[in-house]
Amino acid sequence: DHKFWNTQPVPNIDEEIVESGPIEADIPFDQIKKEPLPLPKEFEWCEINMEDEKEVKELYELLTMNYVEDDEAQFRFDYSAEFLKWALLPPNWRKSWLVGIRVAANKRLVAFISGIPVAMRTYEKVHNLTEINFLCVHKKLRSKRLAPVLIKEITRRSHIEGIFQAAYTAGVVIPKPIATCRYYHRSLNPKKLVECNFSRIPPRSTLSRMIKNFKVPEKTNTAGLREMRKEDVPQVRVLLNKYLTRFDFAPVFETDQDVEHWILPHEKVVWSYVVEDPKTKKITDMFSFYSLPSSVIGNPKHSTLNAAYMFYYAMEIDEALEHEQKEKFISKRLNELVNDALVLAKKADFDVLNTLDLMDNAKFVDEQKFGNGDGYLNYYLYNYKCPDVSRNKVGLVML
Ligand code: NHW
Ligand code: EN5
Repeated sequence: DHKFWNTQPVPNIDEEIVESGPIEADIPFDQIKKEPLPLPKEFEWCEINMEDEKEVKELYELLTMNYVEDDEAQFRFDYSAEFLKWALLPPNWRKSWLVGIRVAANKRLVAFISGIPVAMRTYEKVHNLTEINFLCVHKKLRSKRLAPVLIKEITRRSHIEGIFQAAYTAGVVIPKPIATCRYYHRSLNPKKLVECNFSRIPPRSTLSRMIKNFKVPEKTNTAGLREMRKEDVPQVRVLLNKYLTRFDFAPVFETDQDVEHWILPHEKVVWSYVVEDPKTKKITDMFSFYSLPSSVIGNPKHSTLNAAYMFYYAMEIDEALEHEQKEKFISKRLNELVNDALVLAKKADFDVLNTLDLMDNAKFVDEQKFGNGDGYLNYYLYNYKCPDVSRNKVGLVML
């Protein structure tokens, strides 16, 4: 039983939902508390200024030592400082939504939660939501019910800004997922992955057979493929928004600034490519991946696993095609694009390319030799109920 979540505007875990809408009404501004929630007296609230390198470093260190691990505590996400700035300072970011808790006596940062604004379409309806991420409580302060305090405080701060719904993802199951996706992994450096215990040599295989099996071509194969540039932004925005209409739960890139921020290549953080038709100069496809290393916990030989994660992609689809032809076309084209992504990720020295089985990803995982991971990712909405979304109808990729 969920002592905290049972008090929140979320559906029960076993509730079947047939209609969409808010669970509770918006709260009038004068009824929203203007003061932060009380904290145990040894702690104090703070806002993390991500434009100040010193504070970025404090957040980086909190997360590097205390953020998400796999079920056997072999790996822990190690988002880079540069990545965190990118993730937390998108267009229209709010200072008041980068919330920390410090120890009053020595000002040490011991907990954090973030919100960023996002336009999300859920089935037919587009909403401005708060996207919550990077909830973290220092390992020494676990199980003291600090997480509910952080969640209630960011909820209050979202209400102050006039936003009464939120989207978030988590490995854990709480009331109530709108979708559940599975992680997939494509080995690029099988030797290192085996040495890190990230993957193992199957009983009837050998390392050299694995190395051969996971080898990728030297060069990309798609004609007209190149890195995305700033002048591509308007076309990419139209192409990506159009592709995302295939899904039931997807972001809407409302401005060129959104695409510039989220999709344009960003050194050491995001890699993005477009396919330009040599004749018409029109952009027909795009794909991207981001860098999220993991610390390898207690391994004598390796300290970091360099993982790339599939991010957004899109392709032009001939609307005149019949449904089945259309799906076949997407499958074929997507396999070409992801095969090139493997080549580029390998070139950039990534050990593995990770993905989830959302969007059209089920169409390429087998052919591109991705294998099942042991992790799942649940998608949630706060204060909004809607029918379950199947994994291949999820169009939101969260960092
Ligand atoms: S998911 C990653 C979350 N972070 C980690 O896993 C890092 C490592 N773990 C920790 O730091 C991505 C701690 O274990 C945390 C919990 C802080 C996770 N989501 O303080 P207590 C996100 O950032 C519930 C939601 O004693 P703790 C998304 C748990 O079910 N709830 O635990 C974040 C229990 O409630 P219950 C979670 O271990 C979305 C209560 O917390 C949760 O010391 C947040 C226990 O608290 C999780 N990942 O700290 C929601 N993990 O009812 C946003 C545990 O079951 C909602 N819990 O008794 C929307 C807000 C905005 C609304 C705007 C309108
Ligand atoms: C919020 N944005 O469990 C995110 N990762 O499968 C927060 N497993 O890396 C929520 N356990 O399967 C994140 N190797 C929830 C995920 C938390 C991290 C997590 C999983 C995802 C993972 C690896 C390592 C397992 C180590 C032991 C895994 C097998 C790979 C193999 C490669 C070759 C082909 C077959 C599969």
